[in-house]
Amino acid sequence: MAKIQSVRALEVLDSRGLPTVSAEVTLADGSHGGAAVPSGASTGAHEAVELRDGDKKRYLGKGVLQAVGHVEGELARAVLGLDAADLPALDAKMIALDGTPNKGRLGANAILAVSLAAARAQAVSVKLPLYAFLRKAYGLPEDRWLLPTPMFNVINGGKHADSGLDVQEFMVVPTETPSFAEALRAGAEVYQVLKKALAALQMTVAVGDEGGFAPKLATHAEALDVLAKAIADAGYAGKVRLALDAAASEFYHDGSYVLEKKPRSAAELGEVYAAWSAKYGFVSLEDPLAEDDWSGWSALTAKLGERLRIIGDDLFVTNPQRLKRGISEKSANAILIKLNQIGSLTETVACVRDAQKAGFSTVISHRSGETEDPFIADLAVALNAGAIKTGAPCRSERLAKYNRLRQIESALGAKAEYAGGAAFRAAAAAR
Ligand code: 2PG
Ligand code: MG
Repeated sequence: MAKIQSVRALEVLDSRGLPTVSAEVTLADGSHGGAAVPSGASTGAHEAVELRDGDKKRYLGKGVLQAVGHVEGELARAVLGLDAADLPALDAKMIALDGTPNKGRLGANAILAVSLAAARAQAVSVKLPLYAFLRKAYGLPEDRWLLPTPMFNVINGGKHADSGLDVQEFMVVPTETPSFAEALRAGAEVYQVLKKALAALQMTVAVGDEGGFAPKLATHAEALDVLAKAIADAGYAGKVRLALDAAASEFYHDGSYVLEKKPRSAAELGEVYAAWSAKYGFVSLEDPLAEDDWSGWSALTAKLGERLRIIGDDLFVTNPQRLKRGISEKSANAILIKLNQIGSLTETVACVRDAQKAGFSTVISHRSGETEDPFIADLAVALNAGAIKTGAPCRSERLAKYNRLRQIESALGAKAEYAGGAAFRAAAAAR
């Protein structure tokens, strides 16, 4: 048993150049692990609290020195001497110390940084790769090792770019490749073909926050057309499918959804999605409606849920309570999982397990503000999540995760199984 000997933290910068928290944990046997926390832009109203200093003289108010202080102060004092092998106990202690329902006192960014760094340090101590250690630490079966299907966000809109598109993410999803390596290749080839196609249309090929292009296209159908053509031209028709993250809370104003400048009801927006889905064959639709439109979600899932995955991100915010409601009301059939929405590793794992038991598909996700830390790649394999969303095959903070998955696939050898299209089918939920 290796006890926690020291906990340090730093204010570092994320991929947008804004401050975030990194932490380092050292154990009594000398094992050492570090982690850095990501940060969203289209954040859900019900997420755990990301503590920011609010001092306008530093980083325009976005500094995280208080959170860093909490890591090195209260949190460090609470966890020093604890056994890092018992991650649930470690997280429970930090959550109790915070004492709020949303980690608002010490900050989810502070707590999560320690939670992840401790896991890394313990994996080093027991000489296991992180994905294998996480399996063991949470008592999960070691029968299958699923490499997640990547969802590459190749056109950025909404809050992630100035493309003018209301829908935040247009994704390409290699469902029919034999391996993760070939999925990455497919995503990268489609991305390069798309770049040429956009340039030929005199569109900018500068990229948005998640590495996708941000062309000023007049309509969403135009974006979907150019994307479908890029898939076909790259030779992947039928093998690479489309998916959207509408992030609809961002275009929900005064009781209606304003898509392409026209206000619509949830049912009318549902008709738009149904038509797009029929034409372009989506595998999934994330946050098609706003984060508190529970009745709209149930109606949409009843309408489209047989054909595709309806994924709750801002709706569920990786929160087991909100997921529970969604399961009982059939609000969706899949959940997006973000560590920093809930703020600890143990709660994240519990949420994934609850979703899987209910037959929901699970997608492990990055944030639009990321770091070079590839923790979620290991997490996706550890939990047999089935799918991962971590941006375009462009920008190193995104590739850090995809490249880590290549390493894991290679290390697992014949034991590695690529999830592919099964991740988006009912009851496939990976177990
Ligand atoms: C999302 C995420 C990640 P953000 O909405 O799914 O793509 O964006 O991190 O800005 O919330
Ligand atoms: Mg989302």
